[in-house]
Amino acid sequence: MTSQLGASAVSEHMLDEHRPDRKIVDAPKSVAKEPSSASVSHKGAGENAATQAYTVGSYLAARLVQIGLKHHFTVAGDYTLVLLDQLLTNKEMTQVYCSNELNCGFSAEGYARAHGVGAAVVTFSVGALSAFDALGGAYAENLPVILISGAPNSNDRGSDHLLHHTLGTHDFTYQIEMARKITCAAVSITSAAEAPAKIDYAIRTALRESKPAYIEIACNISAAACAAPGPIGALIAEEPSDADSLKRAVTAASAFLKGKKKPVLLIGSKLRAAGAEAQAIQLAEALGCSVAVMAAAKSFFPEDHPQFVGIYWGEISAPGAQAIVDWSDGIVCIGTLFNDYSTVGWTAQPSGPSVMTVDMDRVTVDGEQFGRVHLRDFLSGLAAKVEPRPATMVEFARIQPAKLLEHAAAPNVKLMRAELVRQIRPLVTDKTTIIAETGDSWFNGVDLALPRGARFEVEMQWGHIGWSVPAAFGYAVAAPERQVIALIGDGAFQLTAQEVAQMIRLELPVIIFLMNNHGYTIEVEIHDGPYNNVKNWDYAGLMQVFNAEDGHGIGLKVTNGGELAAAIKVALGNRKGPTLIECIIDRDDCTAALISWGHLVAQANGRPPKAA
Ligand code: TPU
Ligand code: MG
Repeated sequence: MTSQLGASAVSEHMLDEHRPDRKIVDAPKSVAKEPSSASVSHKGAGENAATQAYTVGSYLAARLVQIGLKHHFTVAGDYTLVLLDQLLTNKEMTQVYCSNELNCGFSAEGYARAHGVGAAVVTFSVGALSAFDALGGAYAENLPVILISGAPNSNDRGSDHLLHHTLGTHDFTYQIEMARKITCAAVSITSAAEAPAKIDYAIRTALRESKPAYIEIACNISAAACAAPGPIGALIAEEPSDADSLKRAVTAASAFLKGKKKPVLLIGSKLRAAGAEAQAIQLAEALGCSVAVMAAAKSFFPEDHPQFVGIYWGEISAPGAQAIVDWSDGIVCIGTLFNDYSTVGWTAQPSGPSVMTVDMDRVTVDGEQFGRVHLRDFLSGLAAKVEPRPATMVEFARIQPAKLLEHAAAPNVKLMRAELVRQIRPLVTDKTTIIAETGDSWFNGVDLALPRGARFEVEMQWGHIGWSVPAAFGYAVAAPERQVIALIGDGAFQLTAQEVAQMIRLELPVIIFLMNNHGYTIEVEIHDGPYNNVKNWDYAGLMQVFNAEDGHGIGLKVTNGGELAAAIKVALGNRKGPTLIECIIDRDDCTAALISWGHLVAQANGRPPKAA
């Protein structure tokens, strides 16, 4: 049971290997930490696992620490109070409090984006059903978030007792039934004896599949004695690729590429979930071809790489990128996810014999499928086999439009969106993570050029407005060494605003650019009506409310470029809390990309039913 390194160090190391995103967050810490294993080895489920008495709750805590968690997010409730006490006994994990359970779920989701995995603890039904929305998001976005719910006392199951926080019937199973639809593993624990196996199964499945899992624990079981956790290896071991299938996939793929004149790589959002970012660079460099990136995968391939040709998003692609992809006769789709938004209303979905698809665990090429092939293994296997194919780079150099010169607006001219983006650009460094909310913020964010090391987060598949506030909070908790910059619209902000108070509580220096265009402009561009008008708030003024007597948040309202520049200076100087910069712009001052995209999405939404 004794390990050379502490349990946490071992788990960090093993997960880091597969998760480049974790490496960015954790590398400096793990480097400093590994030689001095003493700081971690005698806590959690390390060396003294056998001597320490465990309960179901402390077992869960130990497992969460072993997979690398340093925090879990929660809103307390009577079904979870004892469990929360048990989690607190593990000093390697800090409990972080949220304002509501939707935000709690999204905070864990944001944490998972920075850290590879996240956890939220909520009470039965009134809490869990709110958190389910965020859990659905984690499923759609391929993030392993463990949702833990307190649940009724085991003695009340199958009895004639009616309980609070339930539907007022004798059925308490509806919650896990719902959870099954939006997780890769859902377990209900009503006895201590079954807890270790069920907890391990849920966590293992979430990590392996990069999807959320659900663990429900009866409130009278959390403090019950249970077995000590075994070695962590059993939990995080990954099923290796099937050697034969991998070999055949690589052979078929290199034959496919040989037959094409203009191969190109198209990177999608599942690349990160597969932990294969480094291998994508390897393949790109072996081929020497153009690499286009889908918007939801922005930052998963370095934008300063000479082969990066821009974001591919159909008609609203970066200049040149659409032509390079659309003209290619060999598009290698790597971890791509095509939906109505990302294909701009089904107008930009590569298909047919020119396409080869590499999914997280499967390769499809020339009508043949190869299963149990890990994306990572495939990309590095293929990289070792291919010859340079630079035709698309030659083509890109020819068609690349001259870079537009951009001029600053005079400081006293009414603030416009373009000026806002111009001023945000220089803030983006290798330590920056941009969190771009659904809305015109997507398109503003996609426009930002990223230096090596900068990260970019969007929730493009689930698309829940308001996600960015708690996700930025969770991300900043996980990665305090990074500068988190959130771009968010007024409409979206109103859904989850209260989580800014938690940023104030933990003194996280997140910078929020709130685009106040007095409405749901993204919706206006799809289909307008009175429902797209938003009741105005004094957004900057809110910060004072959230600060109350002890906070250090700053709220600033800006109406021109000069005020914006001054506000940014203040934000950069405020290291003791978040700074919200409310940017007042016109209702119809949006990106050209949003206008085209909105028009095409409206067309796709409006397709008439097919005749019977
Ligand atoms: O586009 P912009 O900058 O005005 O953004 P803002 O003000 O945040 O407006 C966003 C408008 C919006 C809505 C209402 N975008 N999508 N929706 C639909 C929607 C409704 N409810 C949830 C939870 N998510 C959604 N995407
Ligand atoms: Mg708006």
